[in-house]
Amino acid sequence: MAETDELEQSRAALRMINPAPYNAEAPPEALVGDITPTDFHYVRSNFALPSHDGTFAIGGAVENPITLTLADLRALPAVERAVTLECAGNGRLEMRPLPTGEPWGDYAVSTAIWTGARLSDVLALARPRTDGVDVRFEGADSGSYLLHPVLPSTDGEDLTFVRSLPLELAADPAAEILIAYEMNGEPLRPDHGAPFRVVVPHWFAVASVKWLHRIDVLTEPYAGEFQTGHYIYEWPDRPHEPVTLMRVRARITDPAAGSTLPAGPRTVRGKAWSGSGPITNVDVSLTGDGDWYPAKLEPATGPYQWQEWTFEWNPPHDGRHTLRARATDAAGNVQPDVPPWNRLGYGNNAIEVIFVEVD
Ligand SMILES: Nc1nc2c(c(=O)[nH]1)N[C@H]1C(S)=C(S)[C@@H](COP(=O)(O)O)O[C@H]1N2
Ligand SMILES: [Mo]
Repeated sequence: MAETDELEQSRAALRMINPAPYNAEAPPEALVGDITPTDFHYVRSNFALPSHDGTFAIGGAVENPITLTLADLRALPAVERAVTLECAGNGRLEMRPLPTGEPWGDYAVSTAIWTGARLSDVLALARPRTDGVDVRFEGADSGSYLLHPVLPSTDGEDLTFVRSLPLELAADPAAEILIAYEMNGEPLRPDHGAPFRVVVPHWFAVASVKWLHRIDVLTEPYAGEFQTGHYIYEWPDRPHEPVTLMRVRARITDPAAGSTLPAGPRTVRGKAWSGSGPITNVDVSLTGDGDWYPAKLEPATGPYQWQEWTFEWNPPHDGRHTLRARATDAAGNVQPDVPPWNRLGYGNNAIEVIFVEVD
């Protein structure tokens, strides 16, 4: 009973979009500070909360198959990193035609401080064989997975949540992929993958497997529903591609979309992030004319988290005004005006358009 209350409590501030499996967007407050309080961090789960026996095994193409516990993880050097996690489906609701999938608005993104062991250190304990190419991560969660959830007659397929990463990346200490056991200084909560989960910086959060239960080194690239079925960009006019790094994106966090503001100068604020390099520029537009002005961009507080930007704005008259913010990253990626449409609705990083009333 106490557990149920705790779970309900941990979900109280979120905007639920699906009760089972539980999926919920962050409230706007999640994007205000540098770090999102755990109560405000979005939740995305493909299955019901699993039970977990507190261990995970490492096997497959390794010299030394082992089983580890939380205590074993804690015995390894601890790394603490702020990491922005964004669901690949974030922004799906703005795509036209509307793609299939969870109806995410724009708040399936948050930044928490994750503490854990480096995946590279953990893998080294098991000594991957030289013929290993891929690493498969299995969550403890499984269930019936409906490929077409709206058709009541379709039977679900029985699946477990599994994702993979190339061994070269997984074993690279510089990638700082974590097996995290703490979030914002507390043990992981059930919704975020207790007792431990993978956290892959820069990647869309689907790579960050929660409730980690098994790791296997494979000698062939992994294929499975959450790797090669879903989480694929099914472009209408070019070859399909896997969902990997987060795409460059800015959000306006203040003023709130649709709000009424008093006349006079004010600071417009927001966040910007990208998986393919730090943000180099955020530009703001005040009309639909293609007038872009540089915002003041703060350097990132850490290598894996969003950056803050501000823009001093003096609305020239009362009435309705439009605001847009457009981010560019160090790899030269710039946000598009129109969502890059794909059948499953991933990676919408189109420039946000809001309006406010000045009165
Ligand atoms: N085991 C497991 N891990 C998972 C998922 C899942 O359904 N099962 N969902 C993934 C997806 S799609 C996202 S966006 C993130 C969400 O992490 P969060 O709930 O901590 O925000 O977890 C990822 N890890
Ligand atoms: Mo996701």
